[in-house]
Amino acid sequence: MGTAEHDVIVIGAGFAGMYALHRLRGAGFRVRVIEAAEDVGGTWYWNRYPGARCDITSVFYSYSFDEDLQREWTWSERFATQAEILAYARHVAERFDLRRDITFGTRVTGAARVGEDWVVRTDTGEQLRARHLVAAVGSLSAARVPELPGLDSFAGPVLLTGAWPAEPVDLAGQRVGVIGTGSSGIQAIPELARTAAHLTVFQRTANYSVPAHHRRFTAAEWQEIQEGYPAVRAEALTTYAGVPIETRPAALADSAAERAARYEQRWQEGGLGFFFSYQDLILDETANATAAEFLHAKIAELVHDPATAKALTPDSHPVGTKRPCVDDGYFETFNRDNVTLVDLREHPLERVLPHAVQAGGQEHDLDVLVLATGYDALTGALLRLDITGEDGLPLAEHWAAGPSTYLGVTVAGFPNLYVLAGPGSPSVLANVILAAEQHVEWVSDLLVHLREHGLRRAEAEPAAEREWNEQVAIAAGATLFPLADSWYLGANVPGKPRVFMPYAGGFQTYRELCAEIAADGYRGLRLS
Ligand code: N01
Repeated sequence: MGTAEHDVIVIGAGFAGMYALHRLRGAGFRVRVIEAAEDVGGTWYWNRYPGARCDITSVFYSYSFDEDLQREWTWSERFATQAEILAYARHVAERFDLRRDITFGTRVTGAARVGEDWVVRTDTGEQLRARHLVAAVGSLSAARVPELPGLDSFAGPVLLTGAWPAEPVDLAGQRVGVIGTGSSGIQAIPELARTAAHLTVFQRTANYSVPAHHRRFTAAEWQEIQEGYPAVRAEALTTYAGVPIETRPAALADSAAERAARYEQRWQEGGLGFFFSYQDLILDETANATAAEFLHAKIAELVHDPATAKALTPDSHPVGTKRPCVDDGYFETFNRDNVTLVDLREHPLERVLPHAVQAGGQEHDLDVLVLATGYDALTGALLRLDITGEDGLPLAEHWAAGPSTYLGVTVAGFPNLYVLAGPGSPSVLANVILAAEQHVEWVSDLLVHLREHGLRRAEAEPAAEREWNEQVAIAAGATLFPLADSWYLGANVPGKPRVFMPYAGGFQTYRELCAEIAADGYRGLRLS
């Protein structure tokens, strides 16, 4: 078992980890990145399921830190495919010569505070030692397989959207079942329906989704984008979610006709912009109900069979309180002869059999089962690292009642540990690439500050952490988010504490606060 000396160990080579390596190495630190996958890309390495794309516009969902990188890369479509985003990640790895400092195919199995260092163990038996530890493990990376009775007995392939096989899967002529109708399921279902002999969709909760209206950028459009890039990037930093989008303050300030026109326009434009039609959609139930009414009518229009339309119409949560979805003909897919919807609320899932899924007493024959069942979000991947802080305190114990952080980045009792774009930060409520960039830069500046002042250690003060947790709760409490049983609250994982995990106060507010705290000598951190 060897030991190695590094200034910083970064766990994960997705977009956050890659930039952490580039930035910290550029600042003169010796950095080693440990990555479980065989390549860079994180989420976009694993999520190869049919139809996988990002539902944030490619032009925004990409690094902003390097003008040349931005200029030389051309996005072909408005919503980039998984393959294109992965190609971009690989391009970045080449361009900045990242791979030489990344250990691939190696999973971190433990990290413990030993003396003044972090000692990291891996599944290859290696032990690495570093002064600082950066967890860039992603918020939606611990894919969750639900405990379905009989799942092990299923005779055919069981495919997870969040860990889709690298080899192409031929589903032609197969009877395919999909469990789960979140973003992944809603993206995969239209694609699967086009190739499978029959597709059975098992839906527990109907979800809100708007069309993507996929299209390629024209040459003229791309030129315009390139010319406007600097301004658009600057604007993105001033927004709630890190995506420039025009929004109006209050739905009810418009007349019913104006609202209908606005919703229709946003529907026709496609993408998540619909949910930013009015700022108060996520703040006010009456405002929210106007968007719900519009979306319900759209489902009734798109889905021919009224009973199927009704089952597909969300009625359990306000619009946007579960992560809204963006689709490519999702609702229309249920008009196909080869697609069946099973409403699990009416017909509960009873068991998986070798060649079927039984729900409500009926067996649905299947050759392949796809699980689009989501993630142990925000905390799952972090806790799986088995991190032990000072005095042997396990992170799982410190977080037994839910994640507890200062600014989402640091944790009391875990000096020199930095979490990127995780719980307690805007994270999944923002354009996560920009959110990761902001964290990387903040952490990198902090490490430079420590070095310049001859300091070795940064740790959240417990009082500052408590206050920040309160701020996170207050920000969530001002919204409608807590009304849904969502993964934002851990509601999808049995036994997980019900705590709204991301910071809902907005990316701009958060950025400004982080900058102000840094300028104030990292108030709330004990530096020594
Ligand atoms: O996961 P989800 P996801 N029996 O948790 C159901 C991002 N993302 O992978 O709602 C039956 O949203 C579950 O039902 P319910 C995006 O942020 C982005 O789809 O818990 N059903 C739900 O329908 C997204 O929000 C993109 O009642 C079960 C589904 O499985 C996040 O990742 C693409 C079940 C899980 O939905 C997660 O999305 C993909 C059970 N035992 C993902 N357990 C884009 O950028 C779970 N379900 C486009």
